[in-house]
Amino acid sequence: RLWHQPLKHREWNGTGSTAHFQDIFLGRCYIYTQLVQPEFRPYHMQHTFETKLLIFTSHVLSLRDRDCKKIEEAFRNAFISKDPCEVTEEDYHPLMELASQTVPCDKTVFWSRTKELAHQYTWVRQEMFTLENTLLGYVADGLTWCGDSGSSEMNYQSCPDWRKDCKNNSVTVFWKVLSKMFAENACGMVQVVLNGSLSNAFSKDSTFGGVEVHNLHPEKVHTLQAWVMHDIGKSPSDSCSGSSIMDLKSIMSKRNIKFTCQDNYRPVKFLQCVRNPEDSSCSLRT
Ligand code: NGD
Repeated sequence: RLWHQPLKHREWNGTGSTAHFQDIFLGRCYIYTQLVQPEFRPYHMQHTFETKLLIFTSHVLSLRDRDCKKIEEAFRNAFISKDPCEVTEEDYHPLMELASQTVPCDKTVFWSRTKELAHQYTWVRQEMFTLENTLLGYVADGLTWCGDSGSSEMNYQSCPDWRKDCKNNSVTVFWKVLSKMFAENACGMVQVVLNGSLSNAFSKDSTFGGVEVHNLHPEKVHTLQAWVMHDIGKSPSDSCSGSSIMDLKSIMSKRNIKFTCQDNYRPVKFLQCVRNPEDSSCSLRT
């Protein structure tokens, strides 16, 4: 290939790999594994994860010793030089083995359509973990990546769109494998933050409903607690008594896991109220 002929990647309908992907991945990995001393905490949101590590160094496998370069290499090897629509779950298994992490019992938080709120909740409750508070979830969150069968480079021009191109793309398969492992490792009482401002707070087609729920181990997980949260200022569309939650309840009963549900769980509601202090639902009298 001549230098003046830029490599032509296949064209897809989704946005391309995140610019500076490798640097971001490695940088995040080092922040997560190395910056645990409070005096080195950068003054921005990342400190929440470092504080978690401080608290849980005894529970969480010794992350400080993890080699970020090895993790980055295993990550790349899963999808590089491959058709981004033909990535398999097995492709990510070496990575999962290298970077596996356990969360203490009773501390796992799932979410579906409540990403921001669930993360605010685990920020405030420093001992709780969403998937994005674990190493691999943290390094990959919000990024896009894909390779190309004809090249060892990432495709920064475009990546497959889940709907328009293919379901088994490098990003979707990664989240599926990671979510599955996160659920398999959960124990004790687990929680899920659901969105009651949607017509279906629970959806079987979501990662939570399609992957996580089915990979909880009844021998380890005794209860699933659902918090159905209504956005302040929107009219509620679904609740614990709605049919979607009934579906979830029946799935859990078949799986022999106790299920409880609460609308507008107070510790999470308070977080919504911090942003909407004047709303009548946030006043002490209601
Ligand atoms: O099919 C998809 C798809 N569906 C949703 N999303 C998708 N991305 C694809 N590539 N292909 C994106 O995943 C969507 O833009 C959201 O940013 C994110 C989660 O989707 P959402 O809100 O519908 O909730 P899910 O139930 O599907 O997934 C959330 C749960 C949560 O407990 C995490 O442990 O599944 C885990 N997770 C899955 C996928 C992605 C996390 C992420 C993440 N951090 O991006």
